[in-house]
Amino acid sequence: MKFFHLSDLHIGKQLHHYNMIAEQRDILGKIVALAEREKPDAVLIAGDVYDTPVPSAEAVSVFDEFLTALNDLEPEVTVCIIAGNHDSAKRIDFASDILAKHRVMIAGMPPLTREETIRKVSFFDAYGEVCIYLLPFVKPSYVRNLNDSDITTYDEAVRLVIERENIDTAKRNIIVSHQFYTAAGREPETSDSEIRMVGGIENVDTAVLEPFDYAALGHIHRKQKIGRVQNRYCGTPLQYSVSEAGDEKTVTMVELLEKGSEPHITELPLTPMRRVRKMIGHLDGILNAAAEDNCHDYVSITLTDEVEAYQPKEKLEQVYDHILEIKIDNERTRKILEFSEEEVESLDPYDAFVTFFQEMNGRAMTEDEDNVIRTVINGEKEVAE
Ligand SMILES: [Mn+2]
Repeated sequence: MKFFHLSDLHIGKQLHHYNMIAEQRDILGKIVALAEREKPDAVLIAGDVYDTPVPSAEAVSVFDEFLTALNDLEPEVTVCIIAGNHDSAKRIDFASDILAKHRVMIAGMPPLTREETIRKVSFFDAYGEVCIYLLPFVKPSYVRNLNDSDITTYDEAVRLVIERENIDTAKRNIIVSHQFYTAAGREPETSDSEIRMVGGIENVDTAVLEPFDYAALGHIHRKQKIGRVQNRYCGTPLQYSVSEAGDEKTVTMVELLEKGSEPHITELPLTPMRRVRKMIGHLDGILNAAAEDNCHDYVSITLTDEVEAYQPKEKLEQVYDHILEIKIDNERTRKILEFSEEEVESLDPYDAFVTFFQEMNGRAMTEDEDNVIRTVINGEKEVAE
């Protein structure tokens, strides 16, 4: 079987203050055109369909158009969708029984009770059955009622949900999942457009993906494999942060042949309406570099002139119509930066808290409060020592 693997559409997302809905409608149209050409059996969408749990009417209608266009294709395409951490499970699930009749399979929530299992979709080709497991974003709190043990980590939660499926590894199996996967501690390469949790608590080890012949992953916005080639993040269809300037975005196309053979992975390039670009240099040079193929792009500009120009923003806006930010990097700004770093380092935790408390509450601490914070800080010091 042949399928497209997509994720992290983030429909409705804004880049700095720019609304990207036109770019999103355009890129989804290009994905439909690729589907028309390549004729995949299925399109898998590994979470973060929308950028927010309550998407705008405009965002919903862009996704609706995309599903309708895929549904109109000949031969028939099955669309499999899971909820990501940005989606509302309930909203994504809306009308899912009716949509299933039109070969749009949606999983908003992982199994919540002992009776429930992961939603599964079957395909048949010349080599037999392919089972696609649709596992939406899992949090430890979601799976609390699945057994008696106390699940506290993301790794345990995902492991529990997968292990209770009794997956038949004689068949070919695919999982669609939206988590922060790490391969024996090695993290995927991230960008600035993902929301990360502090302290690595969301990590799930790729060992749980072993029963699957392909893992169609979402959550990380840069395309890459994690661990073995069968575990793949396909990345976003558009650049969603300045840190993704220069990243090429693609549709991952996968062909699965007989059991045991490696999946055949092809990256189909996507050309956006506007690219994200970083431009660094003197104001004159950046103004002169404006050309038909970059003046409508999203640009992050860093000016390095030592003698700062008068009203650079106004001048730049005359030639670039989608400026994300203008930064200045010269002797003066580097000095300010160094100075503020020294300031931060020189405050000890107690003084830092006193300043913070005063700023937040508009008053000094009482003696009792002061004692509490001293105890906490001293306790921490003992632990550290
Ligand atoms: Mn995402």
